[in-house]
Amino acid sequence: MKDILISKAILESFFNKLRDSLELDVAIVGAGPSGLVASYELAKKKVKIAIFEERNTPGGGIWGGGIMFNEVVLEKELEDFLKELDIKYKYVEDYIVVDSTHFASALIYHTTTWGTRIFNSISVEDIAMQNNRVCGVVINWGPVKKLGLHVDPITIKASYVVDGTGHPANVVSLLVKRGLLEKKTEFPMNAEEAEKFVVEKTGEVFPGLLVSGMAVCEVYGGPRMGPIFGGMVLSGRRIAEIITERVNKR
Ligand code: 48F
Repeated sequence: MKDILISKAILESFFNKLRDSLELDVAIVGAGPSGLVASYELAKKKVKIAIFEERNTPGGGIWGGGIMFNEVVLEKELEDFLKELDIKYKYVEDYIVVDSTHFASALIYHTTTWGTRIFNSISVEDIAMQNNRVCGVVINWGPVKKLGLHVDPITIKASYVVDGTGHPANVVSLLVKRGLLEKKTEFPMNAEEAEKFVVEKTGEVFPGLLVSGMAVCEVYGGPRMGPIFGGMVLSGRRIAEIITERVNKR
């Protein structure tokens, strides 16, 4: 029966992918723009990396553009990045504008082409820790979390974990609720300051745990910024720089 061969193809392929991802160099939580860019830059350097995204649609806040007008805005300094990824863009006065569906799908396409595995519909519900260092993520199906089912998770080992979960900083919050870390909260909107703030503060918040994108503002009390995405791209790149430096040192 052909249907059984189809089922077998899916099962074998998925379980091989998951089994091969049990030990990673980098686990990124959240497939928003900062996580996707970080993964793209790291995958190009042959770092073993996977993204865990609790929704079945990677892309995070990109798809919605601004108020569901599906366009995102970037600073002109990002033009070379867009060219590298063959992303189509136009200028409106001094800003670059990109169709958000095109932008999200291009980031997903390029990072997976370089070898990033994106596990969608998988939620990170906890972190693994050894010797006071974050050393992995604890995963479960996204719908298990949504439905509040009592199902035990499994663990993925990673040399570095990145909290790319956006405004709520969900991974950092797991340490905060245990009293292992303190965080502030995101400040009101100020796009100009927020972009600089995010890039400057992107980095390690706890041994083994780095923070990227809007989660940075939640952790350090930076302003929010709305549908401008240059800071997200630069934050993702910064994560890749920091991790590459460390991996090279080792
Ligand atoms: O929020 P999000 O797009 O992250 P980001 O990279 O980008 C922020 C911008 O989209 C925008 C902005 C800046 O211009 O203000 O908001 O900081 O994507 C975060 C992703 O993380 C997923 C969530 O579904 C989303 O796709 N996520 C959140 N918690 C978890 C998670 C979790 N516990 N496990 C897995 N995925």
